[in-house]
Amino acid sequence: MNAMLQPRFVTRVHQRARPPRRWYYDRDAETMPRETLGRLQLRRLRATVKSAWQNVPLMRARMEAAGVKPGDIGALDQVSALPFTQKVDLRDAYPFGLFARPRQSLVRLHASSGTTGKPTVVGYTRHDITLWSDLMARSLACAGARPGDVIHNAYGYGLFTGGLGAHYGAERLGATVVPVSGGMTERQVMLMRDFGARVLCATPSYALNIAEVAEQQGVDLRASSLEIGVFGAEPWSEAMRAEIEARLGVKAVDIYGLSEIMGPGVAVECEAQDGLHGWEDHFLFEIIDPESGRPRPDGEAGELVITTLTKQALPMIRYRTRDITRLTRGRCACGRTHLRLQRITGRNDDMLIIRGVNVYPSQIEAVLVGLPGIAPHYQLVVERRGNMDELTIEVEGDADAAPRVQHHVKSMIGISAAVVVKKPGEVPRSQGKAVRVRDLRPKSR
Ligand code: DLL
Repeated sequence: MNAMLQPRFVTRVHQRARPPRRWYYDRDAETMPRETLGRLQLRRLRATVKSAWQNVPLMRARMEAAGVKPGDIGALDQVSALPFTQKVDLRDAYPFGLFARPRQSLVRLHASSGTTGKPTVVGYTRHDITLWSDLMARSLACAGARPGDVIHNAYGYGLFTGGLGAHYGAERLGATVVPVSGGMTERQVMLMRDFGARVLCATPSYALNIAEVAEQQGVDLRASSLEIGVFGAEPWSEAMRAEIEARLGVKAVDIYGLSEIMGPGVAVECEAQDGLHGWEDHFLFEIIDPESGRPRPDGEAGELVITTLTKQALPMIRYRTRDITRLTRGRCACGRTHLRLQRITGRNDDMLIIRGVNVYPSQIEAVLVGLPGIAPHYQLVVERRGNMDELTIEVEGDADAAPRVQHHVKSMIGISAAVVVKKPGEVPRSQGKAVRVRDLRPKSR
């Protein structure tokens, strides 16, 4: 090993003078009084609605059909008069139909893989990229990252927004970013140790994959310089957080985002790990009843709807995320004034209904991760036998684990499931977003 990369050097890096514990990337914005924030949101909302009206024919037609004009929005709660935007609108407008700026003024395109047909395409002007980098730097700092840190970025690079989003944010923060992307996990373990990574950015399932490979290699990452994990892009549970924290020796922080709105950095937890601060100076958050579309008050669970307030290329008005969460606006110990989203419990479109019981994969995960003798790698297989949906949980663990898993899933979630215990390594490992569900039911349902 290169002498410069010996552990002694790594220790010295981490003993350097650090900014004080309470440190904000953008103190004025993050601690802005709520009243000022509200006024800023209204001004920006009006500008966004105007831009969508002037530049996106579909949005204008929808507003006209709903009988609203940009000038009608005189207060924030009047946002509920505006029509929703949905993922299917982006698909129908494929590739560039919802852009408010000419393609020539875009400096970047990303796309999220559609489960069927064409992907969802999103675009950014230079200003949008700067904004995203700033919000991602703010988010990383909120999670505990600091200028000068080595940030090991294992989010996938490419059309997925995770890799480049975290990358630009880390650079903007003044950190040293290692653009490793997903895969070649043994090498990742070596690089994290040798480069003295303090922060790991990855999906939570890939973080566990890294922990497992490190353990197999006899490497104790808990004894390394690693202190913080910034994990998101897929639902995960408190039980999963405890597992990752114990095995990697990190503080595991939840980060949320979606391509249609920007990418990662829409919301993130702070050191309090008590909900994710949604950056309200750039986004307007609402919760609605997914059935009726009507707004729900703070504290009630429902579908998250987001309106962008500053994006140029792809302004989104009342975008239905399908993600289920709750909003709270109480004071946070960290001093930030921005509202908090509770952990996303799942999506209202990947919710499984098994013989009448609504089940989120994250609920099953929470049961599995808490059981001794069970590895936190699993897949859920849903099949249709006769008229009945059958759920099979494939999991790795002790040979006699099946009845215990069955019993706990039944008693905690209320569904009967078959359990197949696989040998270590047989459940496919994630290198990005984990595929948790194999839905083998006929598509015509
Ligand atoms: O997953 C952006 C991202 C990258 C977020 C890296 C965080 C870290 P998409 O590929 O468009 O964008 O997928 C967005 O992923 O609507 C949620 O259903 C899910 N998701 C993202 N973050 C979380 C999270 C990125 N922290 C979709 N918890 C979203 C639960 C999450 N689900």
